[in-house]
Amino acid sequence: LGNERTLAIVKPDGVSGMYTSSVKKIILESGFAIQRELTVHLDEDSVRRFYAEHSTKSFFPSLVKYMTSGPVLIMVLEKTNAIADWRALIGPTDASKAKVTHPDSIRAMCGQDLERNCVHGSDSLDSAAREISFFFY
Ligand code: YYY
Ligand code: MG
Repeated sequence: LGNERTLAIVKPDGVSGMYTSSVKKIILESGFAIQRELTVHLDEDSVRRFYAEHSTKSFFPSLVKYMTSGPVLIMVLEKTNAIADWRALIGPTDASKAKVTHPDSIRAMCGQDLERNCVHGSDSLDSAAREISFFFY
């Protein structure tokens, strides 16, 4: 657990809303190292493959449209317990609920609703490994 890595993404609403510097400040103040970073405008095929586990869900077409609506900032974060600690920092998936139940979370700060929730975080060791290798060699 000494040096665990997780994948973080500032999604299109976070980038267009000028939240990338605030998010990076929180990341660094929380003791993560930003090991890699990449700003990219994802295409539909990439988003479909990245979110393949959700491909049969009703929200999938809308999620693909949203995630391709503008550039995103993708980062590999490293620290002890990075995966769980980053998930705790970003808060619940539904940003509108996060504003009530987790007002200090990142999704409460810069997210809007269940879809436009500002940031991504890997949810397990397996998904972190898959997601990091999806974007970085
Ligand atoms: O891991 P996390 O991002 O918190 O949520 P997931 O259940 O993995 O869903 C991925 C992504 O899909 C979520 O961040 C927003 C979107 N989404 C949605 O638009 N509507 C839902 N009912 C569930 C998820
Ligand atoms: Mg997820």
